[in-house]
Amino acid sequence: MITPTMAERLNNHMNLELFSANIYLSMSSCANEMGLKGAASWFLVQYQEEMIHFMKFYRYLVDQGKNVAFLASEAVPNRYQTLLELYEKTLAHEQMITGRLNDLIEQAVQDKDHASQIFLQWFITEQIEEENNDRDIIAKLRLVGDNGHGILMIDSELGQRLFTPPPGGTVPIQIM
Ligand code: OFO
Repeated sequence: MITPTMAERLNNHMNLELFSANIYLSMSSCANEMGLKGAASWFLVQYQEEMIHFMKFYRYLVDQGKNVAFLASEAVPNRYQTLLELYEKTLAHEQMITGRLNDLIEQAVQDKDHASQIFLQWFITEQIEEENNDRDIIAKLRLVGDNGHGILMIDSELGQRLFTPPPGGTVPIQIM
């Protein structure tokens, strides 16, 4: 049992995770256009991870007996000048998500909603890793600056990232 306020806020966040997925899919195409295939692949993995996050919220709301609502969203940005800008915008976006998740946890504490607190813990921990990865990549990109060889080496490293489906399958979608 979750409060109507909590249900609405979780629903809003579910939409935000879907928006995040679309941002990273757009960034993947932008990196590809820049000729950076490794980064394009990295952002495609990030897109898949966000779809998992989106489905976790969807599943949680459905399991709480809620009918989810898909909300109108703003246009997804698709113009970036450099690889560094892509990752600076990624970090800024993830920091915004972390703030929203902290607000959600506070709502759950206020409601004495232990189930939602437990559900949100996974995301809070995940954000530490996401922000840390982005900071590492930004630090490397700042080190190499405009050096094309350095950027290509980082791009090749980014291409090593693989999508790891969550245990038990990609997305828990079956009802019965
Ligand atoms: Fe990038 O994070 Fe979702 O939650």
